[in-house]
Amino acid sequence: MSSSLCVLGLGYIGLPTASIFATKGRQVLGVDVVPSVVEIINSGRIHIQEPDLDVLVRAAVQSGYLKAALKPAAADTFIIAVPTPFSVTASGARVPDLKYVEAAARSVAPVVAAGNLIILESTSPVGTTEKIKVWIDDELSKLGRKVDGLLYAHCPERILPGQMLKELVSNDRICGGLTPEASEKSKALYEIFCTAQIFLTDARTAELAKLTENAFRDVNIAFANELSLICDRLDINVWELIRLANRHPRVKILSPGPGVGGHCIAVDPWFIIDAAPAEARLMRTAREVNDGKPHHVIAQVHAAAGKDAVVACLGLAFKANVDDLRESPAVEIAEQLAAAGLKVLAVEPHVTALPKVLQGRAELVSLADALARASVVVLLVDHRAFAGLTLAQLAGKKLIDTRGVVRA
Ligand code: SAJ
Repeated sequence: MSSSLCVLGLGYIGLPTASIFATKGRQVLGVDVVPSVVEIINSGRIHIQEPDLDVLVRAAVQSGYLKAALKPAAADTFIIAVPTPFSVTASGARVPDLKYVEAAARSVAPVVAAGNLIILESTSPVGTTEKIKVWIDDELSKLGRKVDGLLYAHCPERILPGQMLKELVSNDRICGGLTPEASEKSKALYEIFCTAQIFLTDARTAELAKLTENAFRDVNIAFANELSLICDRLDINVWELIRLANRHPRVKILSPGPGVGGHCIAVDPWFIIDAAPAEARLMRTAREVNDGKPHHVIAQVHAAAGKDAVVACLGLAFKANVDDLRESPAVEIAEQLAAAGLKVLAVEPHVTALPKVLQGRAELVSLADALARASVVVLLVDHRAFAGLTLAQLAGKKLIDTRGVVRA
C-alpha cells in the first residue's frame, strides 16, 4: 500500500503521526494554520517538546517524504488531528467546541476525490465523525462538486505525553468506521507502523471508547485525591494508607496529586457529561473533586505560611518529567499563591523561563537556591530531579508534599 496522506494539525498527535508515516515511505503533507509551525517543520525542526520527536521529524523531512503547508492538497487519506477543547457557557456548563474539527473537515472538501479515507484522530464527542461527513457534504455541495465513495472513520490517538513515540507504535488501536469498509481501510493504514492489535468497531463506539479511557483514569485519580482529603482530615498519611491498601490483590489505587492537568483527562469526561448529564453523575463528581484539589493545596499553604513566608513551589509541569506547563495545576497553585501576596520561588528544571502568568510575580530558581531561601516548600510535581529529597534537607521548613516524594 503506497498511499499518500494529508495530516491536518501538526501538534502533539498530528506531528508524530505524520512523521512516522513519512519515515515508512509514505508521501505526507502536514497541514497547520500557523505559518511559523509550517516553517519550522519544513526546516526539519520542531515547535513542541517530546523525547526523540526532533530526530523523527528531521529524518522525515530530510527524506523528502514529509512536507508542511498551510492548506491541504489531494491525498488518498486525510487524518484530522486538531484540538477539541471545551467552552464554558453562561450557565457554567462545559460544552465541546468543535470549531477546529469543523474548519479542518471543511478545508479538505476542495481536494478530496472518490474513495478517499477521512480519519478523525482528535478526541471527540460521540457523533463527531458523522458530523464530519455532513460538513464535507455541505462544503462539496457549495463548491458544486460531487465526490462518490468517501470513507469516514474515528481512530482515536491514545499516546501518553512523555512516551509518545513508543506508544504510537506499541499501543493497541481502535478503528471505528461509519461503514465496515472504512474500518477495514483504516486498519490497513495503521498497520503500516502499529505493531500492536487493531480492533474494528463503529465510529460512535470508538468515540465513546476514547472518552471512556480518560474518564476512567479521571475517576480513579479522583478517588486517590478524595482519599488525600479524608486523610488530611483524619491526620493519616495517605501514602502509607495507599501503599497498604494496594497490598490487596484486587486493589490498585492511583496517586493523589495537586490536581489533574493536561489537555485530555481534565477535558474529555466533560464530553460524556455533556452528552448524558443525568447519567454521568460519578464522572461529574470526579471532575469536581480533581478540579477542587488545587484549592485544597492553596489552603494548606496559607495555613502553613506566615505573613512573610517565602514559598518554594517544586515543579510547574502538569506531570512528572515533561516540560509541558499548559493546563497545569502546579502553575495554577503558584499563580494563586503569588496573587495572594506570598513570595513564590518556582523550581522547574525542564524550563528556562516562567510561563507568562508567573512572569514578574514569581522567581524561577534552582532547587538549591529554593531550599536555601524558602520557609515553606510545596512539592507539586514528582520529577526525577526531586526524587532524592529528604526531610533532613528540609529541616526547619514547613512541607506540603502533594506527591509523596520526600523521604524520611
Ligand atoms: N495524575 C495523578 N495521579 C495519578 C496519575 C496521574 O494525579 O496517579 C495526574 C498527572 O499528574 C496529570 C494528569 O493526572 O496532571 C494526567 O496525566 P496522565 O499521565 O494520567 O495522562 P495524560 O493526560 O498525560 O495522557 C492521557 C492518557 N490516557 C490514559 O492514560 C487513559 C493517554 O494515554 C492519552 O493518549 C492522553 O491522555 C490523550 O491524549 O487523551
